[in-house]
Amino acid sequence: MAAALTGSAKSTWASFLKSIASFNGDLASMTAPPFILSKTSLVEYSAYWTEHPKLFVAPAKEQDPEKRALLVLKWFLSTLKQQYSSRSEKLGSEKKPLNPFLGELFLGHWEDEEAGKTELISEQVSHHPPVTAYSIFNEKHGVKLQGYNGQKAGFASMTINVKQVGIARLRLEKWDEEYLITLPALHIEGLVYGSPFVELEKSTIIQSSSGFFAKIDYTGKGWVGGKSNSVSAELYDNKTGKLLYTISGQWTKELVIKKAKTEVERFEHGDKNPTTGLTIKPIEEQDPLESRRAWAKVGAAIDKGDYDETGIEKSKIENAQRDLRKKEKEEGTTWERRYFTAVDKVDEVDALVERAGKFMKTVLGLTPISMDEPAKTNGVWVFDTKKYEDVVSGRKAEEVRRAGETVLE
Ligand code: CLR
Repeated sequence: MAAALTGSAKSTWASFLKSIASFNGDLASMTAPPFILSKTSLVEYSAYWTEHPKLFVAPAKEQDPEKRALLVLKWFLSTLKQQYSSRSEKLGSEKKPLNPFLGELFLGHWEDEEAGKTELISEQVSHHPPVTAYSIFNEKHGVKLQGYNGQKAGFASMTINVKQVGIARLRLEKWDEEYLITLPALHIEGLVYGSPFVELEKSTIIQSSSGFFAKIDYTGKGWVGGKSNSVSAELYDNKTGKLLYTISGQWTKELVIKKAKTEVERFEHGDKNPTTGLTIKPIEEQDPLESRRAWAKVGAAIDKGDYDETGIEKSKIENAQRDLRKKEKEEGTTWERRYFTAVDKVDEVDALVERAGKFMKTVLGLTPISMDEPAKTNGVWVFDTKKYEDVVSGRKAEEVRRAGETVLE
């Protein structure tokens, strides 16, 4: 809140606001005041997709394709709170994450009695522009999520507007089903008061290969009598155009699922649906490219509130990265992504985009969605199972060891 900012913080914030007025669209290059810096790297944010492992695997256990599509939509909506408001809730405001270096990793897993083990692999696959790719999978239930994302930002009338580029893809092996998920646009509110937080806007879709389409609309407080964090979703049958279910409410609180006009279920955040924490290795056992280990000194400096040291430690990492890029350029090599590969396009995804687009245009009378230009994310990133197996089996041990040596410790 404005009142919370006093003395030097207040004037630093004021000059920060002035500086972002002429901001160039690259969030990573924005220099924010020390007190708004987070010690969490953006590569960690992929974990927000699965803080409810039970909901993540639930669609796999459902026999009816229509209900499976509903369960996927329900799981997706349940992730929004973690993705977009958990930091404000925990830290009092949104903070500026650390800008991941190329090759930075965030690895872990969730252990859940019912769902079993769900694994997370998140990797920074591009630095300019920043792009994070992830793969989240539960082998027991054959549920696999993969995706990649970057951000395009702009500044207008005291708001940072962020468009996400990239997609998420969910696969249910047992049913040989694939779901294409697009990512919401957002903006940062509360900037003038020094307590920024995220609000979602516009719409996203989920299109399934089994013939179901969901449209999800986001609105905030300014909206005619609306509440903050409002969401309203509709699930349709692609073939008949029939509206099957609606889900509405606040993505931070409670969602009501209705069939026709009748309520069939209610989902509530909080004690009824607790989140499952991610398990990660202790720092000493982590790979040198793993986020918390690589940024440990920066994190410690931020914790201490020592901003000179924060800057010094940050620069060490950035300079080492710069030298590495220079060396690669001289040697005509490129950084080997450990788990992902860039392609020009993925046919299954294009087919889903086309299917959704056609439905949006002919049945809903809306502008069809389209894929982002691959150039915006340095390619379309896919999880490379061959690479993954090579790493897990130890066949890549030497490469992994050498990559680790490039990180300063
Ligand atoms: C990253 C991908 C996640 C969802 C997500 C949530 C919040 C977003 C973040 C993404 C990108 C970075 C972001 C952040 C909110 C604020 C932060 C836009 C899209 C910017 C860089 C911080 C601006 C600094 C002010 C707080 C001063 O799945």
